[in-house]
Amino acid sequence: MTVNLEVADGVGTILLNRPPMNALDVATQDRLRELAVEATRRDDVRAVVLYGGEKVFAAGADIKEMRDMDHAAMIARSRDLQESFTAIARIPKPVVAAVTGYALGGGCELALCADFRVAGENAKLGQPEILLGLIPGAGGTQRLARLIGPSKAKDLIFTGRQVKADEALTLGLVDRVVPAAEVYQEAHRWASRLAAGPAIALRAAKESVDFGLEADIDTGLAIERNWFAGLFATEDRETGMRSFVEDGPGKATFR
Ligand code: DAK
Repeated sequence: MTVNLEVADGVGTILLNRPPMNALDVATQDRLRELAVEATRRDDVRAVVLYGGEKVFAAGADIKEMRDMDHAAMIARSRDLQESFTAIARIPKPVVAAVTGYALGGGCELALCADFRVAGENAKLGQPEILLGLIPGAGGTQRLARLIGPSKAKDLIFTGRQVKADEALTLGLVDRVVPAAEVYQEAHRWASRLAAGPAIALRAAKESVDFGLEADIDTGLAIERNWFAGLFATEDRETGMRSFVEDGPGKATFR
């Protein structure tokens, strides 16, 4: 398999393994969707790391495969691809991308589906589709603009230029930069901390932010309000409040 899910201690790692560049062919895209569903369903997965290995995150869709597709084939295919990336973005648990080396085109778009991005000092990110006579098609025009703002996103999309880790950090495209050898460890540490949190409240927080951003503020506030009230039905809420009253803040252990 070119991508697998490995689970240990509450953290699921979705690991791309298609050397040399983890180019995302159709089979890999389909498998990503299956793994997103699996990570969503499994109770032993409480947070997820997206990782491409020590050398490269992913250099985008498989251009050699895509070159032979015609207009009709792409119409038939394009929704599936967007949906496989959306399935990753909709995993209702914290997701951290661990980015080493290139994250280009569909690779960058995959990283954008995570809640947070840890980049190695050797990382290079970008949306080079314009250099192929294309535009991003796996959510890049939407998720990148929402993350870093429209003019910075247009700069990257119009020029296709690659940004190194330090510029990506300044742009807000990544959240942390660490030495390349420590990327996975750092992302895993981040995910592990979140995996110990109250799972339903984390889901509520993620869905309120993500769905709220797609809506007008009144709708977003309604989403938040309904989740907030709903959390009063959870054991974690009882645990958290009891722990505060008895032992002080931040000491609860959630099940
Ligand atoms: N696809 C296929 N093969 C790739 C590849 C890719 N994206 N990227 C690299 N490779 C291959 C190279 O062809 C080369 O193969 P061989 O010649 O050894 O057989 C091998 O990986 C090593 O690459 P290089 O020799 O080029 O290595 P360098 O270190 O010199 O350069 C690079 C690394 C990553 C900078 C360079 O390879 C590069 O620029 N790669 C292309 C990056 C790119 O343009 N990515 C965007 C692809 S377009 C869709 C929506 C969206 C998409 C698709 C569909 N639908 C709605 C259905 C997404 C589109 C994209 O991602």
